[in-house]
Amino acid sequence: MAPLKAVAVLTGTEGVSGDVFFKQDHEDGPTIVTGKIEGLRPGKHGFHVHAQGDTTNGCLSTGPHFNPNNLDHGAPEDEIRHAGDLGNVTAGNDGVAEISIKDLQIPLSGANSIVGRAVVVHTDLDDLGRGGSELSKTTGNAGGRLACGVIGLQELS
Ligand SMILES: [Cu+2]
Ligand SMILES: [Zn+2]
Repeated sequence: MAPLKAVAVLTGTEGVSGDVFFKQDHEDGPTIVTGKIEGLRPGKHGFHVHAQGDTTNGCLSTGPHFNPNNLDHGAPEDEIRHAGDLGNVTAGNDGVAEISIKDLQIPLSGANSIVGRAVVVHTDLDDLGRGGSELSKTTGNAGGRLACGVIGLQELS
């Protein structure tokens, strides 16, 4: 597999925006996620790949967390997790979250490719499946969807 790059341009209704970049160098190797989200309330915000690349009804139409293996919601480092569970991003006092993630479950090609799906950033903290409620095992109780963007392939440079 040649290296692959992708990008998602996040937009929302509450002044939250961002650019999220993905790069995968080798088949079965990790995908590196970088970028920046602005306009956030300081603190942690759930950050996921959702199943559909559909924003016709805003971020709501991006569907649930990308979950090709039909597992419960969890933390990125958990064995039991949705593939799309990337945990939280943390915004500083300036409202900016810098993203630096390396993950093995979000490839840019193959059966479980995330290309054409969506990135979503949430109003609240993702409890990573440890909240003890029903929602914790599906959404991490991360609350509303502040901004989202469809993941599309980029030209390699
Ligand atoms: Cu989400
Ligand atoms: Zn999840």
